[in-house]
Amino acid sequence: MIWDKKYECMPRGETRRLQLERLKASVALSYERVPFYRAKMEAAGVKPSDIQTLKDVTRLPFTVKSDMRDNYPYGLFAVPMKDVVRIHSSSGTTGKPTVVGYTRKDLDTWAEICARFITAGGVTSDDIAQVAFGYGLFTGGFGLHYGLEKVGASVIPAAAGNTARHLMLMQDLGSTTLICTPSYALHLGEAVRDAGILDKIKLKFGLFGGEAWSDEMRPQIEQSLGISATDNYGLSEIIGPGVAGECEYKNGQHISEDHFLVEVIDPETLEPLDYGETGELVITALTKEAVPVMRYRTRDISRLIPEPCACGRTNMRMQKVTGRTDDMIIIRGVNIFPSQVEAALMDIDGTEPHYMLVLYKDGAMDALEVWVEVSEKMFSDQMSKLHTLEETVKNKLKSVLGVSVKLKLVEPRTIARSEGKANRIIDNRNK
Ligand code: DLL
Repeated sequence: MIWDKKYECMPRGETRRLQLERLKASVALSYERVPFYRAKMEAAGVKPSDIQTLKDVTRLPFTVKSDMRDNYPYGLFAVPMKDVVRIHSSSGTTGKPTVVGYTRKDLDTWAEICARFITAGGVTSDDIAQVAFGYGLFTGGFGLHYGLEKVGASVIPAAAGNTARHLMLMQDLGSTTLICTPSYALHLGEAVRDAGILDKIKLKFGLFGGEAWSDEMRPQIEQSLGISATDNYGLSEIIGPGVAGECEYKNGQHISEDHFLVEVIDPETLEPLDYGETGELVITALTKEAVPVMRYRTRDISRLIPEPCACGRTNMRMQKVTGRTDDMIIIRGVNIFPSQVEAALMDIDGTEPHYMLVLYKDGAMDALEVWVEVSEKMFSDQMSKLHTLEETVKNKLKSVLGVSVKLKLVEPRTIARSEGKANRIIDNRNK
């Protein structure tokens, strides 16, 4: 099913025309109402009237996370507080968070675009949806909640954490849809297996987002919970979840292009890249009222897929985000992303999909040790099998990463499970 045929299946030319019209309006709004944007545009020698084609977006200055922090809390707001009806903030781990606000219209837009990917993931008003995202400053809980209500699903706002209660609710209330991060879905899958209740739950769909997960992880989660799992993407600086989401073909996430103009740039040269080329996503919000955002550098790595999708939606897709430029690890000159390690580990028999990347110093050089959990069965087998497993994992990592890394096989259930966004890197380089 398609939630909003008018905007999701619009002829490309019309989408582009609508984007240009909205881009002009949004740039003018930022220039008039937000002194920070006006100053940045003046410094770059560009005026709102210079935006005559969609390509002209590249004349605009970038916005980065520190701009948001420097203008903490309300410096980038374009409306008076009486028009702001909700405030959220990003899940920043260092320094002040970034604060974002929403007008009533922004909230309507947000629920609409969430309804799109929720529908694309198979969920309808017949479904009972258990939300296991945090409800609070994080945009996950509220974003999905209102989108699900819009679709007409019966929403259970169970919130993050308390796995035993999630299992109980799932069984007793007959939840058909699970909403959380992919790493928590993995954990719930394990908990369902431990409790032996796969035949007692009625889950059909999983809508997962908020962090990167490899394509190789998908079947693991799907099988452990008996569901069809789709990926959805967003970030609080732009709106929250709803920027893009997968359809039933699970091959790229359809972008809500009537609300967002997405570019891909080379993160080093900052030059725009062509469709199909992999780089950093840069997003301009086209309709945001409370906090318009111009060319936000997301740090997320992906590429645009302009080819039409068999589902009938005409909105361009972006490839599953493989990681963030700031998560990149460089070992002896080779760039490594956690997602590559994840993909390499997924199909090896005898290991569990739980891993940790530990960075340390080897002399002056950065070095990496990968911890991988051994499955219970393998662990109880003879030592010789463990040695063979160790060799298999080491060779696989070397062939996928292009560099040898240290490996430590660890006992079952020793790597911390996540209830929200997983942290899979331990940085011991300064120890
Ligand atoms: O994580 C918004 C969200 C909530 C999206 C729930 C989807 C579902 P932030 O806390 O601001 O917002 O974090 C945004 O999370 O820049 C990405 O690095 C990462 N991220 C979000 N969704 C995905 C995804 C929410 N599907 C940051 N795949 C983004 C990969 C994702 N990374």
